[in-house]
Amino acid sequence: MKKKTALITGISGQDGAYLAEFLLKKKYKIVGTDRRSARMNNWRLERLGIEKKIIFEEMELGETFEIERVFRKYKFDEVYNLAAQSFVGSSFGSPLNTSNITGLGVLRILETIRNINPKIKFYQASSSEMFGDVLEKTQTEKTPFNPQSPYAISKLFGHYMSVNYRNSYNIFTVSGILFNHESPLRGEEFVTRKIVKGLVKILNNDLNFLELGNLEAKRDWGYAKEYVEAMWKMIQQKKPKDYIICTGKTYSIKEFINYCIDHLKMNTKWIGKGLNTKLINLETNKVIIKINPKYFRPSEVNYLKGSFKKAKSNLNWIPKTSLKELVKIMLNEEFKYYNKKN
Ligand code: NAP
Ligand code: G4F
Repeated sequence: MKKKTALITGISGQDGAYLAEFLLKKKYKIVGTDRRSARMNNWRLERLGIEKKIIFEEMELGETFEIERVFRKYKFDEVYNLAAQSFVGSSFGSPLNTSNITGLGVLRILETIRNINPKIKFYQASSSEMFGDVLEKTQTEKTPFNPQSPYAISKLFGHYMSVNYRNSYNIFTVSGILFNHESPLRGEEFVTRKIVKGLVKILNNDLNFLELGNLEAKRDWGYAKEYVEAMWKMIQQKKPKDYIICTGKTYSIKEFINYCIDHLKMNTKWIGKGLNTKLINLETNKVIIKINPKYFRPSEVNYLKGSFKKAKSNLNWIPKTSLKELVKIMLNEEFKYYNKKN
């Protein structure tokens, strides 16, 4: 059978690395694109030991010319669009750049597919952030969207463009509406990795305390390595459809911290309320976590919890890793790489 060729945009990111690893096992030829700035920053692919198995091309999502050049150079069977300005917090400070990359970037790729080879199958990385200030307690593919940030609005634009190119031009496009997914390869700006890394540093006397924002927000957190398989499964279906990928469980940031503390067997106590909430290490009597209002967002998504029912029945996909297990995986690998560095 002919080897399939896949393009992964955002290959240097968390999902790009796991998806590349997954597709390599399926014997795909992989072209991975990054921006010039990311060229020296392939630590995730190096950690997975796959950086030499990927063909790299530069493709800034703001530049139609670069996108067309890459699409003319290779004959892609599948395109996974994972590249984005993906940090919700930063999108408030750079709404124009976020709209251009996270939103219009999707349209640039879809137009290129329509003009160069409409037979290419396209995956769009949509997001549970699109549900925003949620209009239903458990979000399904039918729940109306209610975005709360420039990031979520840009994702919604990309999502609807993907749906529109399917309906208008019969292009095989699918959007995975993925809920938060974490791993040891998660960027350090996101809250789970920030907490895990911060606690490891505190235990090694490398940091006195960690500053966080809203501890009451709740997220439906899964394991990224499992979620990339769902992306591939969506593209292998006979009919293109959109799917939610999630765990169906939700926990607050505070609960995530408590799981970490339990795993580390630390003796701690929460004191205070609201902005004065603090976590004290009872062995040293020192504050190890406190609130800094600068990490609060102008408009917050307080609660997310999805249903993976459609993915289960059509894709035979279910989440396998509990939050407790995910915390263990993240902490163990954080210690491993911390000890290697020091
Ligand atoms: P990530 O680690 O932040 O990776 C994003 C990737 O996009 C990086 O490779 C980044 O390159 C690249 N990128 C940023 N700006 C670019 C530009 N102007 N041109 C080309 N590439 C650019 O994100 P992730 O967690 O892997 O998520 C993958 C995708 O899924 C993103 O679209 C994200 O919005 C979406 N998503 C993620 C989650 C989640 O929980 N992880 C949930 C739902 C949806 P640099 O290395 O140069 O920054
Ligand atoms: O880890 P976060 O930054 O992820 P967020 O905003 O949920 O977005 C992630 O998941 C989306 C899917 O739902 C993706 F589309 C998106 O690309 C990204 O991967 O923040 C999670 C929660 C927020 O409520 C935030 O306010 O944690 C809260 N939080 C509290 N303190 C903090 C902090 N978030 C960060 N990043 N840093 C803090 O210090």
